[in-house]
Amino acid sequence: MDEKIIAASKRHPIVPLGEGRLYTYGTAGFRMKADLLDGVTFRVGLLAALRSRKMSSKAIGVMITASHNPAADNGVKVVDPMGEMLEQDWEGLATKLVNAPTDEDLAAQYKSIAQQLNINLDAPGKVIYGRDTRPSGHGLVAALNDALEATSTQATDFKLLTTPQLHYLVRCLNTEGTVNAYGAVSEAGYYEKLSEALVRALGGRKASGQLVVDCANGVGGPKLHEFLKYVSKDKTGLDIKVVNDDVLHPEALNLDCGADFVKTRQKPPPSPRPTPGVRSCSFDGDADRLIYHWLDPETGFFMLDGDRISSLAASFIADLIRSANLQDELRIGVVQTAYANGASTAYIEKHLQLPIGCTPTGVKHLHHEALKFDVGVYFEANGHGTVLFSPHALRTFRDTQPQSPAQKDALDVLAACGDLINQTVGDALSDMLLVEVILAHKNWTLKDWALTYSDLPNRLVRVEVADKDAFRTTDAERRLTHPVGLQDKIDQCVSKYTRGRSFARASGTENACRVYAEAATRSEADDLANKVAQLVKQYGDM
Ligand code: NG1
Ligand code: ZN
Repeated sequence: MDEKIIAASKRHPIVPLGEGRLYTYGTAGFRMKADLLDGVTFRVGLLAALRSRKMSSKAIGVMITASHNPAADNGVKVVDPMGEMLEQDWEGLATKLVNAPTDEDLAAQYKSIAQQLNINLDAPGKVIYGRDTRPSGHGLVAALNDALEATSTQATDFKLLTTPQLHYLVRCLNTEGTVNAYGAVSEAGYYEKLSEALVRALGGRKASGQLVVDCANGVGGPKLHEFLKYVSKDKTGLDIKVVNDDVLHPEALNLDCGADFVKTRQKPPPSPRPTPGVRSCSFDGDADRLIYHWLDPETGFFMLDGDRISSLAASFIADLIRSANLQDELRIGVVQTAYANGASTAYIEKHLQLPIGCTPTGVKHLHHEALKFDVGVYFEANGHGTVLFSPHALRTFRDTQPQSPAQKDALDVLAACGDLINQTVGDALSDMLLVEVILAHKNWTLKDWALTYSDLPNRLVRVEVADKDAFRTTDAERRLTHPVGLQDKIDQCVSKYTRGRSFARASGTENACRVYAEAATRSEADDLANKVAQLVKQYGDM
């Protein structure tokens, strides 16, 4: 075993990052310029081989993607048996394994982790993997496969997939043949499950008007085309026009299009030219983020981000739960991060009267918190999120005897939503179908949806600092404990603005700090963001 790992590792050397710098498994796994990733991916293969054996030989997933990042980047992350993100304790092991200085150290680390965690290396191991459309994905898959071969781990290549499809497949594989079977273990199974749930969730209603879907020139494009083969336009009313679906020119990926572009630039993708009044939405490069938007003929561009999808879903499901007379039986809650617009938080708390949790950035934190509810709605403002239904909730939808046609309809739609909404991770395609279902039920345009509340103007600023690790936070990243004294200065600054709120934190994915600010007016929000950014810069360079 040792020799095999060492020999294979020599073909996938790790590129040293330079003095004192380490590769770290962050919120998005390992993510960087693709040319640094060959050795990293090989080593992640070793980690997945260990993880599968630790988890009683269940299948582990590995996804090769850099999501919304530029085409030249790539990334690798590990999916746990129920389709969740890798358990947090293992992130440290991943970091350790990837940074082993030599091939021999690597093989020794592999064995020592197995020993420490009582992992039987002779037990069977199983890993499945997929990749987005980045050309560098081919080579990285080969590196991954070499690690699986060197550790005699059974490997299945699902080739091109969206990130949520891989999460779906992992869960299906590990629940196959049990009472919790999640679906057929194939891409077709995924489309069948969603298209069938879509019809049930619509309950005879139909989507109206065209929906233009910007696929960021990523893997979402071909996958959405594929999905549409499973959907009857007559039955659902779904009239989708797929745009920015060019996967033949790799450099086009996420370039001037996609969910991240729309969210951060607060404008529609310039191409194809947006038609005023047409309902549109954007996926990111691996189709796990979703942002709705349209160009209003009178008022201009408007965007409905993760906070909006979250409040829409929560309000819809809470209404259904009331119609099903289950409000005393099932607890529904919403989970956000500090980046959620203050107006959305107020709307959910005061208008919808639902409990809200706030967690640090990164969907794994939100996911974990959402599991505390029977129905847990979680979204990051950037459009990544989903709705989790507890086994108790799903059973209740199925087993409650309806006392009226209205109650039956509500129960059927709730059960259908449980199948429609990806239970493993945020999924742009599945979330989009949910939004379409809700708009059809409410007979709403995007404008009707937008009128539910008004967002507070906000600004996100990236600040380069000498050492981002000097910025340490508490209270779900809403307050800084370090550098000492900075939080007081921020508080003083914020107090001068109407409905002002601002916070700063070190990015988990980039070598920089981020400052968020919101206030009653555009100019106040910009001004506050700039002032706090200056403070961050000043303390960061001290
Ligand atoms: P960082 O770089 O830690 O702010 C960013 C996003 C997160 C999350 C991760 C993973 C913002 C402000 N931050 O994290 O929401 O999506 O990337 O992709 O959008
Ligand atoms: Zn993504």
